Amino acid sequence: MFQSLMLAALIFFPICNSTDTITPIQSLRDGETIISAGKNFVLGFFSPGNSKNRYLGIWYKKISVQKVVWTANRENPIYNSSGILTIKGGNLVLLDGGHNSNITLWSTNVSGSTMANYSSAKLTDYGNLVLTDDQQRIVWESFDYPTNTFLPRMKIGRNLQTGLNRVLTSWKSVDDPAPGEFSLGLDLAGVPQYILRKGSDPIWRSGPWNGERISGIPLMNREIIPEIYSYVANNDDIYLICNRANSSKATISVLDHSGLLQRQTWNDMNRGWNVITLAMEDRCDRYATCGAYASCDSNRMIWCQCLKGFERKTPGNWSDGCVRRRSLDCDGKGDGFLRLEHMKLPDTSRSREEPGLSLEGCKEECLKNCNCTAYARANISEGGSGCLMWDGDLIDLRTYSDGGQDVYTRVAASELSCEMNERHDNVLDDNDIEENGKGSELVLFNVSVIAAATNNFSESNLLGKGGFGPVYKGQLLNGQAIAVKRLSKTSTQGIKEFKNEVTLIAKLQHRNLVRLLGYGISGQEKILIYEYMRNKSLDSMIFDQKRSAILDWRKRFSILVGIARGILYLHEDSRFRIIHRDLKVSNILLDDDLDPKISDFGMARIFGQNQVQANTNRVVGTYGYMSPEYAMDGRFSVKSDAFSFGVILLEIISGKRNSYYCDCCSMNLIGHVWEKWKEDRAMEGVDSSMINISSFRTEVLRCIQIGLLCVQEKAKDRPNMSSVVLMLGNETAMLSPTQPAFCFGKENCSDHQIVCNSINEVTMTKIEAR
Ligand SMILES: *[C@@H]1O[C@H](CO)[C@@H](O)[C@H](O)[C@H]1NC(C)=O
Ligand SMILES: *[C@@H]1O[C@H](CO)[C@@H](O)[C@H](O)[C@H]1NC(C)=O
Ligand SMILES: *[C@@H]1O[C@H](CO)[C@@H](O)[C@H](O)[C@H]1NC(C)=O
Ligand SMILES: *[C@@H]1O[C@H](CO)[C@@H](O)[C@H](O)[C@H]1NC(C)=O
Ligand SMILES: *[C@@H]1O[C@H](CO)[C@@H](O)[C@H](O)[C@H]1NC(C)=O
Ligand SMILES: *[C@@H]1O[C@H](CO)[C@@H](O)[C@H](O)[C@H]1NC(C)=O
Ligand SMILES: *[C@@H]1O[C@H](CO)[C@@H](O)[C@H](O)[C@H]1NC(C)=O
Ligand SMILES: *[C@@H]1O[C@H](CO)[C@@H](O)[C@H](O)[C@H]1NC(C)=O
Ligand SMILES: *[C@@H]1O[C@H](CO)[C@@H](O)[C@H](O)[C@H]1NC(C)=O
Ligand SMILES: *[C@@H]1O[C@H](CO)[C@@H](O)[C@H](O)[C@H]1NC(C)=O
Ligand SMILES: *[C@@H]1O[C@H](CO)[C@@H](O)[C@H](O)[C@H]1NC(C)=O
Ligand SMILES: CC(=O)N[C@H]1CO[C@H](CO)[C@@H](O)[C@@H]1O
Repeated sequence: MFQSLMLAALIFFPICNSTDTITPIQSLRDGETIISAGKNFVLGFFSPGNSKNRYLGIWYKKISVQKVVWTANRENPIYNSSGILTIKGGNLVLLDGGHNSNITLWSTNVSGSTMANYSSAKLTDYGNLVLTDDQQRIVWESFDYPTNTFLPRMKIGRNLQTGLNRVLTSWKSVDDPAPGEFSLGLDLAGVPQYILRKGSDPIWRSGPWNGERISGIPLMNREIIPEIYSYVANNDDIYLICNRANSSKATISVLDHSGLLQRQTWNDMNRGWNVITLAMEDRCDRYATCGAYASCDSNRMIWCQCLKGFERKTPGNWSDGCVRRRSLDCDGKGDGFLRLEHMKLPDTSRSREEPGLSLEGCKEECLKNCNCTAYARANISEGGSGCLMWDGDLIDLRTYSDGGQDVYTRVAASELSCEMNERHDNVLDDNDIEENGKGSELVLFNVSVIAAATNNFSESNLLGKGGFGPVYKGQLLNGQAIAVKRLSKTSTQGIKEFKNEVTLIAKLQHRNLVRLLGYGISGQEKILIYEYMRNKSLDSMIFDQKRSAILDWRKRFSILVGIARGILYLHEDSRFRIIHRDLKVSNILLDDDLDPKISDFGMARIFGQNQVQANTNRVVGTYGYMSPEYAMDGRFSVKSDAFSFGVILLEIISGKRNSYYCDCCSMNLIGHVWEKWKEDRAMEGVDSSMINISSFRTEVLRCIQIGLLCVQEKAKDRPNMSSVVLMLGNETAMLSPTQPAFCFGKENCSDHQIVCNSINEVTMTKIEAR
């Protein structure tokens, strides 16, 4: 009896001094923290980046590198450690106690409660700071006032009853949490959509919820992102919420100070954040890049293209967009619709939703209204109904290589049958080159200076012979070491195009890419200048019996992650998509810390895209690393790069080259790894120079599995690089690999046909092996 009373007392009268709570008599001073019950989050004072200013904020408890997810006094820092957080008059207030009288720097500003003495604030395990009144009613919560971070369980959107607008705003810089230029919030004009603004200008648009995901974030729907997003829209509230499938892992979306919206997931293995860019991923994400009635495609050399039935309004300026070639008939039955596939829905601020209408009903409805320019399904889920109808110019369209939906655009009936007349712009406009030169510190070198720096391109300075010409080591007069790539003279590209491409490539900056410093042009001579990597390329270590022992498993794993991140950046994070096409171990350079840097990216562009594409017999790429579809048909894609990555991965783990696995045996490296994998003996193929490898067995096998997934024969089965990065981070479940394209390229073997799968009739003449 007594015991059960005790128990009841414990349940109903919990100990008041719990460390996750602030009360009117328990203030929080700088240096002290409160910690959520499950030890997920901390509330306390911090200094961001290199700043010495103090701010009140919330960060992860278990992550060793401090990650602040919310800040109170964003604009009013405290300059020393005299901050005090307390409860006064029912409000949480932050005081600067370093004066004779306390100065209020920040307050929750809710109207005072009569029983204010019994208010308390508690930090929850989701990172929400919740202020309750004497009746335990929630009067304020930090989730309603987000800063730059969208946490699971937080709502981004608007409460229509209270007017509360939950918006993300970037920090000013990594050192300053004050509101920066960028904000992301729900826009209620037309069919609601999220708009990312720089100041008041829209720079990106999410598009509406399409029943499955935000239409402008195709990544959201891929099975690789385990979060479950829901969109709630009722008369009271419209918001997006993320319910993380597994809350024990830290996953957030951050609007960073440069305006990128990124999903970040903590990776315990390499103690860093895995990053995937959700918005402003490439140039086509930028709002209305191509103007009205034009669509942006980042896979094409010329990103913008008029919709079918439309033509350029002002040649040379895409911001004016396109106009109809033939005017609409309007009243009669003279109009029809063209279906555009894989589209991001156009700006919905000039659209409305018709719930319940079928697609056919929508078409009829649209034809009846002369202002209606397009329609699309409102809910793309199986069995979903309703449609959206636009009644103004169609703005901010783009295509996705994976994802997107159908849009039906209204055109004059005569356009429906005259696709043959389609005119394609095939010259690069000056205007298509983004802010030429601005923002990069690309230097134009005098060729005589480069010649002097390399002893007139002497043999003794030669570092190697790459695909597009020899590479020399050089030294500038100021002592800086450089790598000089002298492009072979067969390039037909004009000087202007060359400059344009070099300028674009120089904008690609990532810690896992070699930095382009400058270039030189003189007559036929075209030269590229890169930062010099003292530790040379990965193949000089990994395939060298003595030096390979320097690379233990941890180092090899971090090299793999670095390479994968570098490729992902080229594919998805940079402002335009680059397919490398020639990834191989000798193109991975190592910096002083042996961190990997990818070189030779963008060469196809720099060298002259047309030349490479026009000549179908000439494929840029290297024997042993090329996917079958690229080697045979010249079809390159992010998936052909993924194939090359798979080969690199298996080479790094085995310490053996794919193409020269053994002299004239029946299989290459991929084949051997696959055979061992099937027999559950994959560890046997691992480089024996790595000490203590058995203790990393699980990780090693996981990596081999990723490698095998990448080298699968069918491109569509291979993961893209964002999946690879997630898989390396142990974040997602993995599929079982199917048979790889393993026999491809065994040219010297008499018996190679025994084990080849379908692609053994490769004609080697098609490949310019290097
Ligand atoms: C903090 O700075 C204020 C002025 O901003 C000063 O009055 C106070 O003495 C300082 N407190 C401490 C502890 O240094
Ligand atoms: C400032 O506020 C703190 C916390 O409420 C309190 O302890 C202190 O007495 C106040 N100081 C002055 C000068 O009012
Ligand atoms: C609280 O209200 C005051 C006066 O209306 C205002 O100046 C201040 O910015 C508000 N503080 C917050 C944190 O909203
Ligand atoms: C709150 O506390 C103050 C000081 O402790 C006291 O003067 C006041 O009467 C209390 N108010 C209520 C509503 O209990
Ligand atoms: C969540 O992840 C942890 C660690 O990865 C794992 O131990 C746990 O089983 C997972 N929980 C669920 C529900 O998947
Ligand atoms: C393109 O057109 C826009 C708007 O019509 C104008 O602001 C811009 O200056 C033009 N750009 C060029 C390069 O002519
Ligand atoms: C079409 O647009 C014009 C101009 O915006 C407007 O005056 C007219 O009412 C619209 N017609 C319909 C049927 O919505
Ligand atoms: C979309 O359609 C599916 C299937 O009918 C339905 O379950 C879902 O609730 C719809 N979503 C919205 C946002 O209407
Ligand atoms: C390049 O350098 C050489 C030698 O210093 C000089 O003669 C020549 O004028 C320079 N060329 C240019 C374009 O500056
Ligand atoms: C480089 O070549 C030029 C002319 O071909 C010659 O004058 C010069 O001496 C050479 N310099 C070196 C370092 O060999
Ligand atoms: C990877 O995840 C699996 C299952 O979630 C877990 O058992 C394993 O320990 C994890 N490995 C690492 C290195 O975190
Ligand atoms: C393994 C190896 O060669 N490491 C070298 C990388 O480069 C730095 C700087 O030159 C050298 O100090 C390392 O020895």
